[in-house]
Amino acid sequence: MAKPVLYHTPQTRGATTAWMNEELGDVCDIKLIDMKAGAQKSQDYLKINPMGKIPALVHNGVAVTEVAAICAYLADAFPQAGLAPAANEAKRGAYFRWMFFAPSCIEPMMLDKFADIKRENTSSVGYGSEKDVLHAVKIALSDGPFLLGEKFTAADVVFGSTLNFALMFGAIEKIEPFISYTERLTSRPGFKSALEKDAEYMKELGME
Ligand SMILES: N[C@@H](CCC(=O)N[C@@H](CS)C(=O)NCC(=O)O)C(=O)O
Repeated sequence: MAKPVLYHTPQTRGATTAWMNEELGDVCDIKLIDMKAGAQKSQDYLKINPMGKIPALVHNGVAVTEVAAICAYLADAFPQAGLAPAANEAKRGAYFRWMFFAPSCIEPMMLDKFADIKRENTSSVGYGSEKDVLHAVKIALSDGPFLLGEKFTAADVVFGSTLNFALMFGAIEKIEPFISYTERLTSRPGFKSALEKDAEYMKELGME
């Protein structure tokens, strides 16, 4: 099978997919995109992702964009890593639920908070309210150590990465069970190795 190509810039949402790549045993070829130079808006890259956003994946001639879609796709493309429940497993529903909760609810809540946007009509806001999101995140983590219980999956990569970012930047208070869960994830060899590689990529891109 041809290797997927992951278009990546350190210190962006690409970091979640770079971590996913490490959890799979480094299965992708990484192509660095120099965002400082505006390479994400180049004509060549816009053919891959018309949004001009990082990350993107190309595999067997097909482009996949959106962090959660890339991680879900990679987990299925490399089933030997065991990072996704099989299609006929009941937990597959919970897997997708929490994986997509991150970009659908945690992330917009966090971005509204950073921009100090207060939404009045919580019934039309996809994430409801900050209180609703935090309540759901606690429920998601209640059967730990991971989202699906004992088994770490790609849903933890997407959900955990978003939660980690929210804690780091103060969008979500550093309380339990959020702290223990994100520490469990960031102490994984795959997470550490993605961070180390990003430090090298940053040098290559002159990002320091
Ligand atoms: N919904 C996208 C968001 C991607 C995104 O916003 N990426 C940012 C970096 S974190 C980006 O590429 N920004 C560059 C730009 O818009 O020029 C995903 O989940 O992949």
